[in-house]
Amino acid sequence: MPTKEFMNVRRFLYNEQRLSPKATGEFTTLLLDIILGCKKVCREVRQFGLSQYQHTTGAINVQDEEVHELDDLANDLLLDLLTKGGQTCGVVTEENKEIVGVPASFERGKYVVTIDPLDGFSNIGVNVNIGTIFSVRKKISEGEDSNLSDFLQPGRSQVCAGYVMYGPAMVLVFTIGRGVYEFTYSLGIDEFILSRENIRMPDLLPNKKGSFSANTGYWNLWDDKAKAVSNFFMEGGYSFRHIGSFIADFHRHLLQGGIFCYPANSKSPNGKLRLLYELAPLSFIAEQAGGLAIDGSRPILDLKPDSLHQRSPVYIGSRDAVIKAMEILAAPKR
Ligand code: AHM
Ligand code: MG
Repeated sequence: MPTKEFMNVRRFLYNEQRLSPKATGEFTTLLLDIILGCKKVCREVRQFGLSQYQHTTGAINVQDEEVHELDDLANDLLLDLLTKGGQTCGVVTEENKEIVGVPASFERGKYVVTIDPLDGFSNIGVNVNIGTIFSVRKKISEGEDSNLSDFLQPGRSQVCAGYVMYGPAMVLVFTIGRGVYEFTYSLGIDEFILSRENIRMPDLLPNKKGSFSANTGYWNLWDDKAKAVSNFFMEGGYSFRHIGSFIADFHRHLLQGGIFCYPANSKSPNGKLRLLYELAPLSFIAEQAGGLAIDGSRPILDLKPDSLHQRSPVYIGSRDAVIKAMEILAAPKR
């Protein structure tokens, strides 16, 4: 068994594969494809200031947002690997309105994948951490191709969820339902090496304080309950830390403890973040690390999506901090 320093992600996945006697290696191949795709995306992100992909494409995506060339490129790079690698039968991404199927001449596999190719993209112009979020489920429908039912399974059906963050270091964080692991990219040897194992999200209340993050610019659009949650943490001595990239804010809370909130507001009655490719994956990681994620009253992982791009409010982070938020939200109006 190699020491932690020499545990690259490939070796780690092969070891995990051996723990499941029925494993065929398809899942390992899929995850390695996702990682390869993220490395390709990272190469483009790292040279953004010099890149030819600096502009908007002129198109408007399903989110009603202008499509940027780099977002589009990241989406294409990942879709190419995921729909032609033989392990999936459909992919849902933040950028495509419908399920992206496997082209006719390619093999179909038993997994469906959701991705947010570049989460926090609006931060790229100021060189702040962004990243790719992914989530894997098993197909439940009949036939070779996937359909809506495969994607509209609750978050608890995920077999894997993770993200790659393009920050000062490129880090890969994922869970396959047996704890949360972080791998850091080593440029010299072109490998992701295990840097943290069995990550536990620190508990905070009552003595230890962590960080609180939310876009308080929406204050005037929040209801009184959302304001009360925010007041509790800000007045309670939590550090206010908001990056504005979900995965970057989440990563801080995963390692140091804290809570990220994106409540509903009067202009976005369901909040902003999407269940399938943002909230379910990070909620799976949070729970696997001992944390929690709720929509205000219910665990995000229990929600059954009605549509591919469904949004939900979210409170995610250290378990006790999220439970405190839930209590404040449930308290009768005074
Ligand atoms: P994106 O996937 O289009 O980048 O949108 C998601 C991002 C999150 O990373 C971040 O938490 C949130 O949008 C910020 O939104 P807002 O500017 O409304 O605070
Ligand atoms: Mg996103």
